[in-house]
Amino acid sequence: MFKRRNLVTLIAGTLMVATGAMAQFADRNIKFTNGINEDHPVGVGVRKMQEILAAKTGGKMKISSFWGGSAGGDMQAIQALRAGTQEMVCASTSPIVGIVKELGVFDLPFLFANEKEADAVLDGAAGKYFNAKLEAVGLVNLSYWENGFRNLTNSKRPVAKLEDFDGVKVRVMQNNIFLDTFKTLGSNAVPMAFPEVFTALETKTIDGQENPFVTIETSKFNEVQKYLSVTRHAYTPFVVLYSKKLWDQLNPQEQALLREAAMEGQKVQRAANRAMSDKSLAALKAKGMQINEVSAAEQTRIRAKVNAVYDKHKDSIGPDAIKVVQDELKKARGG
Ligand code: TF8
Repeated sequence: MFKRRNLVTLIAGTLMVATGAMAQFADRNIKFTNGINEDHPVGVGVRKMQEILAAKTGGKMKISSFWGGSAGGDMQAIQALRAGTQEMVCASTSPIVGIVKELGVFDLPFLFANEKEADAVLDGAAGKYFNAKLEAVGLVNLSYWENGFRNLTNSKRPVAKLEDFDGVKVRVMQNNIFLDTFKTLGSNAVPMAFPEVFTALETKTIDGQENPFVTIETSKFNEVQKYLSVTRHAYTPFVVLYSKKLWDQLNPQEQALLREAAMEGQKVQRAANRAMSDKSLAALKAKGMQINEVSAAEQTRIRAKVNAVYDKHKDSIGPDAIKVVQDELKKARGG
């Protein structure tokens, strides 16, 4: 017979353990910013992290999220993390190459053929290699999330063959490899922070931009862009960064919990991003965008044209970064 006394002891014991466990966590309000809007799947990942922190710390550790570039662009946030004035940002790797040049490998056109290859490289030895490079500059990467395969939108014409890039004024991320890729294709490439893109398209300061379908839809680019060409010319990873200056002030339990939460966030964010991709493409078509594929023959011509970009930038990226990615890619491809 389970006596009442035993039940009280059990409840008291459980409470003591739970309280003791939560005593490991201090009251912390973690500022998380992102240039994308909250209805992007990055929001799914952040909400998963918030749920886990609430459950495991009794609400002591909280993430306050800021969206749509309201707290500035990716680079402004990166500087704030390195200065120790902001805890977290989810940013594309591309604008970080000015600080970690090895990340440029992910900007090489047509590096990945599909998400399986991207996951294999990012979640394996290569991901660890880049995490060490990021930590060396004051940025702790908790997890790789997915921005995705990038496609071109513009207001001038469908881009269905190599010559169609000629003269289109395309905004690219602040990244020399993207700049070179679109210049090599014949476009007039313009580097610009993401929060400025919508207005620049609306005022026709630029003709086009390139991003995954989900970003195009959640950023409402269909309102200021007529043509969407399915180029899949690059795959951009997200990094979920924590300021190392502030990270070093956390205890091991807090650090372990944040890593666990970011990895759980990765699962749901990647799944949501992939589930939403086709839906976003269909929604953009329904909203009036004129969508075109690029034929295999034209893809071959475009890929051949941008091979020169690899040769031009492989030295600045460095042999180690290229090798670690190529080795992981070879394994993922059954090599
Ligand atoms: C770009 C990137 C951005 C993302 C977002 C701000 O085109 O793809 O959309 O980094 O988080 O600048």
